[in-house]
Amino acid sequence: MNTVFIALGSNLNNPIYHLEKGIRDINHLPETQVTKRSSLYKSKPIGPQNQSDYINAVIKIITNYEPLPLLDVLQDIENKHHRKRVKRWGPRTLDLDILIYNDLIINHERLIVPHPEMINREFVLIPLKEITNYDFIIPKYGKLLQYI
Ligand code: ROI
Repeated sequence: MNTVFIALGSNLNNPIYHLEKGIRDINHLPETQVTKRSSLYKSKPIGPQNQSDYINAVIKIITNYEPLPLLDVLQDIENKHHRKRVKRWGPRTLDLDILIYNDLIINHERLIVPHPEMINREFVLIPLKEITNYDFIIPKYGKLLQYI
């Protein structure tokens, strides 16, 4: 089994519903289990400001999916939530980002892990802090706490 942290975000059409449903959908994937989940956090949009506030959360899962197949099934779940990729950094019904996958450093054209923006985003760092220990290490970047 592999340990993976995933960030969830939504700012359209009942964001809390989409996050809760997204977490359930992930927990129902074959050979996958959500083992920890953060609280739901409300945050101001990073990027374009002319959109609604976001609800964000981070979950920890164990899974047998390899990184790219995991990305595929997460994108399937996003699409089931009627996510339309209208514009970059625009509003979305459900965004699922792989943050950390074991201690792997991945630089693939479809997937960069650890997520390159995670250390700059409070809406990721704070929920991640909630579900990890005080000495948690982000692969490649080092101690989580130095970024908070
Ligand atoms: N801003 C916040 N607060 N939360 C997000 O999940 C989020 N996701 C994004 C952009 C548009 C960068 N801004 C965000 O993709």
